[in-house]
Amino acid sequence: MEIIKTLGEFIIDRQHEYPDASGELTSLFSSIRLAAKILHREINKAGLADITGAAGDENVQGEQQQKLDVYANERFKNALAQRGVVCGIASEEEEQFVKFEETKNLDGKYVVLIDPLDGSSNIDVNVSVGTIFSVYRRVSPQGSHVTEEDFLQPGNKQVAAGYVIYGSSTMLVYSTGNGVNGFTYDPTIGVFCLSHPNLQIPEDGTIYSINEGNYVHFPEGVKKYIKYCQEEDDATSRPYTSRYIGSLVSDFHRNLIKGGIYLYPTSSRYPQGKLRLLYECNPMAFLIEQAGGRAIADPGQRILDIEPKKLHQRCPLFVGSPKMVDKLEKFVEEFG
Ligand code: AHM
Ligand code: MG
Repeated sequence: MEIIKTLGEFIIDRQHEYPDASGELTSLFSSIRLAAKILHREINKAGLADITGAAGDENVQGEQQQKLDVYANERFKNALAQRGVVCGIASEEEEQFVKFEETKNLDGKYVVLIDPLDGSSNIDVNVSVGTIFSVYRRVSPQGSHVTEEDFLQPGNKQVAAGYVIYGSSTMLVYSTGNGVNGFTYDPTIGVFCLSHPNLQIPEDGTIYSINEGNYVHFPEGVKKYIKYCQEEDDATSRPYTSRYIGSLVSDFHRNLIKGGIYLYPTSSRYPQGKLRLLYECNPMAFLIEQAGGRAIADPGQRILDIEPKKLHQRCPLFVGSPKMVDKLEKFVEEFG
């Protein structure tokens, strides 16, 4: 009979890799796992229940919030507050960071940054969405209130990062800095099972993912790279395949498994890029590097080395197979 390894067992097995592990990160993961299961349930019945569509509020970026965004935000916030290992969170859906003020939380070692439901405009049309999370050790003393500095750390300080993809099946993919592992949810028994051990992105790929509708607004180097992807050349398997779902987690997940590059450059519409450094770019950059890939904002500018200035800072993102990112980087270097 096939042996199934559950996420819980996997975490316990790996604890010896962290000499100072005291079970707190394990507890933090239990919170994320629980909230992910609840979200899985809600998203699967989203077409039935009256929870799709806009909730009426706008998020801090001025975009319409969907009802499930609000729900996901509350779920993850409550789950993370419950166990007392997290002293606060920052969420893409909230303007300010959230302090957890109970005594048990003040002693918590970690902060979590989260995009509770990324790509939520896709829910109404039954396309995959995701949750993205990022974990840091606080810099303020334990026992005190969490501060903004706890959240404004560069991505290279991440202790863990991951995402949940609510797709044709629900998966949790994460890294604690020792490779990337993927777990598929079996709803019949209610557990995440190890299905994608030690994920490595192919060194090169033939998929490019970008919202080409914005082509005229892109920098010259990106335009030239897109043309390069579309040219015919048997030796390099071009033209490449264009795949863009418009849901970062889904586009990233596909490219991680098959090899490819995801691009969200600056444009006249989004002069700083659209994606958020802390909630989207940093966790994805951490994962891709752990899987052997690259993530840059500009030529020579590693995403993980950017010093954040603001919670909701935006950032261009080029992420994927290392050889594809190298190539894109050359185009942007040459043509701007
Ligand atoms: P969101 O956090 O408001 O859902 O926006 C982020 C999403 C990403 O999932 C996706 O890659 C991108 O926005 C798509 O943007 P666009 O529609 O401009 O291509
Ligand atoms: Mg998002």
